Amino acid sequence: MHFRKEKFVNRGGPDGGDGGRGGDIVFSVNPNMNTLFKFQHNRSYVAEDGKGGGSSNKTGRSADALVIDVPPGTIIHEKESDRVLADLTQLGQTVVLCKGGRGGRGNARFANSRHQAPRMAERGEPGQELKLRLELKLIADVGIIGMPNAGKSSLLAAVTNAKPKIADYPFTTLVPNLGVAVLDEEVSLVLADIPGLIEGAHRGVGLGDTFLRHVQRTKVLIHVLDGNSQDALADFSQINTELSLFDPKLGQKPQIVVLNKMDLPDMEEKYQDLTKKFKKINIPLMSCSTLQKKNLTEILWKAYELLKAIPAEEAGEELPLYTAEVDERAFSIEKKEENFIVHGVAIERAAAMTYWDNYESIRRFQRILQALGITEALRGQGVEEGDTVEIGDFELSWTEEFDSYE
Ligand SMILES: Nc1nc2c(ncn2[C@@H]2O[C@H](COP(=O)(O)OP(=O)(O)OP(=O)(O)O)[C@@H](O)[C@H]2O)c(=O)[nH]1
Ligand SMILES: [Mg+2]
Repeated sequence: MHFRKEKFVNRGGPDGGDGGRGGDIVFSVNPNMNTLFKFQHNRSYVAEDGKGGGSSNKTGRSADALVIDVPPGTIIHEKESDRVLADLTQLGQTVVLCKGGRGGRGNARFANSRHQAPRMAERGEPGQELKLRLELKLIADVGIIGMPNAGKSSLLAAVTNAKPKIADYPFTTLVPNLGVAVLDEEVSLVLADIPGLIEGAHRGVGLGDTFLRHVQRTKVLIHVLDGNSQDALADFSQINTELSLFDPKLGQKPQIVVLNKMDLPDMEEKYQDLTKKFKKINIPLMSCSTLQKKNLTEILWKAYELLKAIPAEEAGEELPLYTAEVDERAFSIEKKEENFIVHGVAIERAAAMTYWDNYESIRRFQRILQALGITEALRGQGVEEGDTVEIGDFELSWTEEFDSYE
């Protein structure tokens, strides 16, 4: 609230400017991220307030949006209802999840012909608040699956720019890794190394179902068999059982089955033998050595061939997005012991924007109560002088007194 001060002008007009907007909270896809780890440490995000308005009708500066980077494939759920609010799949995609509040209006804006010197202003509108659950389902054309130690990460490292950890023990890889394989000038594939698939994974054994969800968004699978295994066919069916138990659709994704570590001794014999066994279940078996980089391009081209054969609409998992449609003017009144509690978007916002130590502000709030029909409704429920009425964070004492004015 401010009034013009000029030389020789006794009482200038109102010239208090509006406050600036509060910052929005925006989620943005960052292609360099592939985990949600940072959210384990940082769980609360608050955008900045707008700056206050000034004299001479100066509007306060609006705050910049707070941008939160997430990896591609992040699904944002509202925590309580678990509704999907956003599905961030595209590079560069952004979504505004919380709108900053608009700045409160300065007293200049409340002036009219009847009321030329308003001694009131408005507080800023409260920003939106949300509790969210973030889920990551990586977006990759090709998922690399197989038993621990089969050579999944070695394959990813051999054909892409990715540098996953590789070691001779199961469960080396603790997060799914992504990489891009360039086949030729026109064709490249995004591959995801999906670790942790063992018996019971679908119900959370080992690294379990945290990674199975990533398979849902791949279109083709490369199933790596460990050349060191005693029974690669049994390994193969175990992994597929886990996939199907988690989601029957996963078991039906096209797979390329590859026997890895062909550089080891006696592998040719083993390969011939397994080829026959797989032929009985109608599965062609390919072979490779990631160590010697043998046969890897053939596998990638095969993956590309299968990928092309998938109709576009089948490929992606479509999520129904929820968008809120609330009637802001709607309200409800709850009676709690002696108190009346008023719920409603518009009225709670008006309460938060009122300066309670300012008479004119309070008058204005009362007019809003009246306009929304809340005054009548409260009277209908028997509200009396001195009763407590709760609106948002505020406890107000009911009075009919002001109505005799004006
Ligand atoms: N001889 C030979 N060893 C290989 C080959 N490919 C991978 N290995 C070895 O097998 C071991 C496991 O390889 P990784 O790529 O870490 O296997 P992984 O499937 O990613 O294993 P997890 O991440 O633990 O599930 C490592 O010691 C690799 O060096 C290969 O073609 N030949
Ligand atoms: Mg690995």
